[in-house]
Amino acid sequence: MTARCQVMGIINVTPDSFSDGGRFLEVDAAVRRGFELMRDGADLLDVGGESTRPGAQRVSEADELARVVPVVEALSRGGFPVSVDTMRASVAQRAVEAGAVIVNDVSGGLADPGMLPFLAEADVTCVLMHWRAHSTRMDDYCFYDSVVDDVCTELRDRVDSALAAGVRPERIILDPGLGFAKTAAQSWELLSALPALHGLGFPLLVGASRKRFLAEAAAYGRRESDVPADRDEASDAVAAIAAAEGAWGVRVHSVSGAAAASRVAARLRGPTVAVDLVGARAAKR
Ligand code: PMM
Repeated sequence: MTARCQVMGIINVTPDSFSDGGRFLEVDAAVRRGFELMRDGADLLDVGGESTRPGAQRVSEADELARVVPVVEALSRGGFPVSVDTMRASVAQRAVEAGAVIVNDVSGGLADPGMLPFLAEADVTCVLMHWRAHSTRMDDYCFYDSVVDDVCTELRDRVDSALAAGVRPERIILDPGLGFAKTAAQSWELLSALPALHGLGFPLLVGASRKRFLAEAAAYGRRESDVPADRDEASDAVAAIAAAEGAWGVRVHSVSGAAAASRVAARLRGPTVAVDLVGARAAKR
């Protein structure tokens, strides 16, 4: 168990991420990307088959399974810790059977009533993210009395539901859901409130990488850009701050800067919170 901010490398197995080729090429490219991310310093890999960017339509369960399961299986077989980014209990279950050690549900269990019971039954570590609505409608839900207080209250509610379903508290990681039903200003406000989020008493995952709210900070020395990869330096800066503030992990597209940030923070602040990803599942086998 590493007591250092975990760098979660993102693998989006979606057609818009890998523009040409059929499914085999998508899967093949995603697996290769996983090996690259691990070589560059990732601690674990987050595999997703459904885009959650604002306005994105849902994919079918069959398509999501076909995209995600072979990639999870290949990377797990390669010995890498894999997380599955899904809102569907069925996809989570197949991914866990294929070797995933974390279920990253951006809806925090809200999108699929079967998710929390599955997480409890499988005794698998989960990320519960703050979420209000699917991507086609989430921009209509950016209204808060106080974004920090309301996100904390709604995350506490997600935790209560998970515990009531039988999920063990040591299996829960929370995420403020930057950019999900949040304006840029609200995402910045949440980032400045990591100590308040830590007050919830659970390990925190921070996902700021390449998000639109970083565009203004990323434009230093050049024009503001619509190219997400132009936000990598700003993403690294957020990773450094999150690691310095004791986040359990950061979810990033480009891992080398975040991996360095994690090691610098570990030297400066000492060990951070650790989550045992495989203990209970291994014990059950
Ligand atoms: N963001 C995206 C997708 N999955 N999962 C967690 N836990 N936290 C996030 O902030 C998050 C996520 C959207 O970003 P992408 O389309 O660049 O993967």
